[in-house]
Amino acid sequence: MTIPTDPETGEFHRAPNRFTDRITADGRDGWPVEPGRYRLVVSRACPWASRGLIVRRLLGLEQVLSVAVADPIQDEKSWRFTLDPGGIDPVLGIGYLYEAYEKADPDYTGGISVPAIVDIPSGKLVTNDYPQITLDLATEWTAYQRDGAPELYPEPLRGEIDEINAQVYADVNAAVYEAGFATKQAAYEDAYDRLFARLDALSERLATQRYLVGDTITEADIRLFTTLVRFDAVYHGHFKCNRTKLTEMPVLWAYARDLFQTPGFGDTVDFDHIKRHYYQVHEQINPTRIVPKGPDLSVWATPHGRERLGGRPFGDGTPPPPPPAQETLPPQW
Ligand SMILES: N[C@@H](CCC(=O)N[C@@H](CS)C(=O)NCC(=O)O)C(=O)O
Repeated sequence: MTIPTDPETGEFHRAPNRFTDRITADGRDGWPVEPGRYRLVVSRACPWASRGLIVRRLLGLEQVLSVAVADPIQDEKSWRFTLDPGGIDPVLGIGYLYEAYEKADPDYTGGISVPAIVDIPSGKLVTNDYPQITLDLATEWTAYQRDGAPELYPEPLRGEIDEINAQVYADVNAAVYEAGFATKQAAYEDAYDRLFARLDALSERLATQRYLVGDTITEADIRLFTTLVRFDAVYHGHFKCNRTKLTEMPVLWAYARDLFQTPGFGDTVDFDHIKRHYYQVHEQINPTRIVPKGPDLSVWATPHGRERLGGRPFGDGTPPPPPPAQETLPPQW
């Protein structure tokens, strides 16, 4: 995989999203919400795609929006369905995600990224616009959410959630990649400094409140969680984000364990996919492709003590039941 960096500054810049149609209740982009019509394509390694997996679980959308899990190791043609029998996704009937991109736009030459939502009848990619995908699952798919589904993007809190999300995106979600992929010292140090300054500020905020915004789990927590859960396994070493491990930041570590142990979060996390993807795909920064054995993951199950802060994880709702059998992951440690 080639990592696009600016030759002058050594900075890594994330490519903009390309397919931005939305699946909505009123179908204004031509894609109405419809049970069984769409397939969410993810890699369990990918933090952006994992947001979708968590939201889908919390909202109980498993039966209406099926999921395809790509092999964590892309080849030169990108994401592929080599985990499925015969290397073919059983619902879409394709071996590579690029085939759905090609059906949507035969002239497309950009990156092939997850998460992606594909229209099953036509085989066309509908969207790879990851920030909008989870917001639409929360606000447009309400007719098909389970009884007791939480409100992940409550109207009165949207301004505050958007503000936190912007900070977390720039200085946490994207900054770890900018540190890891930088090819100049200054670019790396800038990303590193922004990352740890923001993590310190978030620690302060979360010292007295259980969740980032309001007193319930929201989209903001999901976006922070997907980076934190990868921190010690990947970002600390592979991306050189090594001022402190997550386990050495007491507030964030307790916060991350609290979420991990909440149904819908930890049960989506596949540390094997996470580690193999990062260490084996980014050959520029890990030419031997050796995957570290550590760290000890069993610490994720230890008590977090955050209940004392109060909070109502699901608001007026309830936790989701366990995942469907075919989506249940093997023990992680
Ligand atoms: N689609 C987004 C974010 C999603 C993303 O970066 N996904 C990664 C996996 S973690 C991916 O699919 N990368 C392959 C590529 O973009 O070509 C973007 O363009 O920045």
